[in-house]
Parts: sequence; C-alpha cells; structure tokens
Amino acid sequence: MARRTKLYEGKAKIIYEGSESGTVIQYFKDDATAFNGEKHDIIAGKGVLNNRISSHIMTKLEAIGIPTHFIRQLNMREQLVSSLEIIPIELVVRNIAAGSLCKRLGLKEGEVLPKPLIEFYYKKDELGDPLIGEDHIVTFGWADHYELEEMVSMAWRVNDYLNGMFSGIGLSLVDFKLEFGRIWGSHGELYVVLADEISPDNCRLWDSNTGEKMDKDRFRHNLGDLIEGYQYIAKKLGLIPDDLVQGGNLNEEMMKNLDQIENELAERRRLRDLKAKKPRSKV
Ligand code: AIR
Ligand code: ASP
Repeated sequence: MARRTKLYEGKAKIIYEGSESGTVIQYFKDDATAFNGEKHDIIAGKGVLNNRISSHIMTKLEAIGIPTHFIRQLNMREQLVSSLEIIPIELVVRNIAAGSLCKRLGLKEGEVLPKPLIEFYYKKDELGDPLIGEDHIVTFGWADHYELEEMVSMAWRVNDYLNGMFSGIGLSLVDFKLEFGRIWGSHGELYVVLADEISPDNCRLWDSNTGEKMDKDRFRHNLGDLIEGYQYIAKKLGLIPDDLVQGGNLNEEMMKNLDQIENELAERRRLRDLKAKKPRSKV
C-alpha cells in the first residue's frame, strides 16, 4: 500500500488523507473501547463488520435524502468520505431506556420512553463527554441555531427510518449516537452532514423476541461474543449470506470476495458528486 498521511487517530478509526481533494479515508480498526477508553481490547473482524454495516446504512440514508459524508466503500476496512469540520456534539436518540439514561434517572432498563428523546453530549474525552443542553451548544458556539435545528430534524428522520429498517428484521433500536460535520460548497455555502459511522458500536440493538443484546454492550458488560452479535446484525441486514457464517465466525479471507461485490455496488450507488465542494479544513 502506498504511504499516505495519517490525519487523525481515534479509538476505533483512523483518518487518512483522501485520493481526491475534499475527501478523506476512514479506516475501521479492530479496537474496542468502553467507559472513555478505560476498557480496551482488540476484537478481530470488528472493523470489517462496522465498515460494511455503516456503509450500508449511510447509503440507505443518502437514498432518502439525508446528506452524509459517505462517498463509497473502498475495501474491507476503508471508506472514502467527505472531508469536513466535525461539530463537537454527540447527539443521542433514545427510544427505550438503557445505559446512562437509566443510571442518571433511575429508570428501569427496557422501559419504552413516552416519546423518543434527544440528548446532547459535548464531545470532549478529557471531560468524559458530559451531557449538555441546547443552550450550552449555542452559548459556547459549538453550533448555531440553524445547525442545531438541522441536526435535530435529521436525527428524527434517521430515527424513523432506522426504527422501521431494524424492526423489519426483528431488532429493536433502543438508542444510537450521531455525529455531524460542516462542509463548504463552491459558493461558500455551508452544509451540515451526517458524519462518523452508524454501527453496533454506537447503536443499541436488541433481538425483538428474546431481548438479547447484539451491540457493543456485549463488550462493555462482558455479555458474550461481540463478533457473533455484529455478524447477526449484518446477516439480518442481508450483508452476509447465511451459508458463510454457519458454524463460526466469518474470517477475513471470506470477507474479501464479499468485499468485491460490495465495492462494485457502492460504486454504482454513488449518489453525489462532491468534487465541487471545497471544505474549509480537514477533519
Ligand atoms: N454512544 C455514546 N457515546 C459513545 C457511543 N457509542 C452510544 C451508545 C448508545 C448511545 O450512544 O452506543 O447506543 C447511548 O449511550 P449511553 O452510554 O449514554 O447510554
Ligand atoms: N467508545 C467510547 C469509549 O471508549 C464510549 C463507549 O462506546 O462506551 O469510551
């Protein structure tokens, strides 16, 4: 592989300089972390599955008109995405009580919320990503009113779409986290787009019948094999043929064939031409 410039390394992903201007490459690592990096492990195959699941979901969201940074999947572990300025907010949508919401408010896990809830967290590892209100976001200039409104309206649409998509395959979407970024167009106009990834690393997904947890909580709370859960989700989404995963975990060799098919599909599905966009800064 040609040498390329690493722009940023996070807990689960690396960002490299992209091949075209206005793009970067998002590389999915096998690292799993929880509790602000306190718990860490390498889980073989996690990056490949998250890359595939996230590519699929981002493509679906683009198709219903939600602007995302996703351009196309490049290979097993990488995707080409638009270069953007990340907005330092984590937006969490919750449908069912779980995780930090239960701890904070003493709710019983599994309680369906009276209505879906949106929360904001300030993206700052040193502070452990604290819960904040809308007023903090505007007061400290992390996003303005217009951006906030756009993020919230996109989050509701994503929730509606993903709820339908997952319930159709027997999974309950308990909650998920979104991140957004800014891209500047050729006339200096600003776009707010969905960024990062949507995968079982940042969604809670429970089997609708049994309640079994299929997401990263398996790792956070030592509930079982993480890859089995992620593979179950990928299989339900139709991303892995049934016969390939019977009797064990899918290995990287098997994934390569699937990858070629997926790359071709991604190429055809490419929905937007981002060449005209001139981002002000890299991630
Ligand atoms: N999340 C929040 N920070 C990082 C991540 N991945 C996601 C979790 C969960 C939702 O946001 O994966 O789906 C809510 O997390 P919590 O811990 O606030 O209950
Ligand atoms: N990935 C984050 C961390 O390492 C949060 C989480 O997913 O629990 O702390």
